[in-house]
Amino acid sequence: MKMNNTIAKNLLSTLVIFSTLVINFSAQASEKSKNHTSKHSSKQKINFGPGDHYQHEMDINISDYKKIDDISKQASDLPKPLNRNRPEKVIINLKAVEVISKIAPNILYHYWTFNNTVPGPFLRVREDDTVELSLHNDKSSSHSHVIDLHAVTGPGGGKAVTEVEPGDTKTFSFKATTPGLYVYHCAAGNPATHIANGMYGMILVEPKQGLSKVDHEFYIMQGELYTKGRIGKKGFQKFNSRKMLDERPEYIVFNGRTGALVGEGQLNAKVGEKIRLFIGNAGVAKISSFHVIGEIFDRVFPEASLSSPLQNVQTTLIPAGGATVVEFQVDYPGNYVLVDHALARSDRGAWGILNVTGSKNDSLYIGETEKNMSHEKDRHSGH
Ligand SMILES: [Cu+2]
Repeated sequence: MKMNNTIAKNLLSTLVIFSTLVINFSAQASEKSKNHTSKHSSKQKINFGPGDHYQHEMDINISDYKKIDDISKQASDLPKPLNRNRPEKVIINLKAVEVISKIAPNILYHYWTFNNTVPGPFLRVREDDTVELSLHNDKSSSHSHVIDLHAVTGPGGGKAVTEVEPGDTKTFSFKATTPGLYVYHCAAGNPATHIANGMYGMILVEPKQGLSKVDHEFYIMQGELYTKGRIGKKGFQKFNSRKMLDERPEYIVFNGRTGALVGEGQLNAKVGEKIRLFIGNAGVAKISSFHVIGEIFDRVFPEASLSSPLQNVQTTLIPAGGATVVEFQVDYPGNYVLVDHALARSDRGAWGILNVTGSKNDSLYIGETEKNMSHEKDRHSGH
């Protein structure tokens, strides 16, 4: 009995300490939220990260933002190889813009972007280049934004010197010392929120000797969307911070939205051509198990380290905030499906098509497709 009393007393004092902590944290949180606009109705719950620890909820008027018909970055929209043998000063201008666009037909979302697309522009520089990067934040933005490039050595990868309020511009310089394919992203406020809403892209620092020659290069990034409504729910969908904290995305997509790399957005090549995919994973939670159905990667540069590739790989991991480079030759015509091989994620949007045209090679692959078989049937039945 005496023992129980002691336990009860200890428990009580722990509770008192804990509630004091809660009050202190809440006070800090509401202090911080003053930096944001009145558009927020943030519930001041607690988390323990170094960034803003508000649970981001925001009531927005969608008519305040620019409408973008297609948020997705085309996979073929990236600069050509640099082809130069000495370092230069490279000027890059990026713009943080918040827009309204579609996750899927009739499903609208308040995307935060670099240059109006998800992912943002593919940046391409050479080892030892000096990069002067300016970040402008559109005056219609509801938040300040920054840029953190994983190719940068220095505080915050640029974040520490690029925080821009709506309407402002900031410029910083860095030396691209180390070749590789790197993710860049916004890291303002609560960084995970800015990434989940679409503020990410990639920068390639080409090695001095360049990369091997291929016929096509493509730019793909996996990302997650945490909407209030469940998958498929129509109408405007608010961001849901609770689902992000729980790592339960409603959508997992390639290049910003469902279906971005299908139909008009599909990747195209011809039999015999060599393909290079630059693939990044914005996360913010899931590791991607990247695979192309019906292909074997001839070379994989694991985690986008460009020094020593693996050969003959089926599926490769892309960490959140990481990238990979895969190369393969296409040898047979048809559709090849790009997936995260955690395959239920394709139902959430994580798939695309590589369409290959050209002649068949019977020694490589032969069989009867359903189509062939129905032809056969037609023949036999005299049609
Ligand atoms: Cu941002």
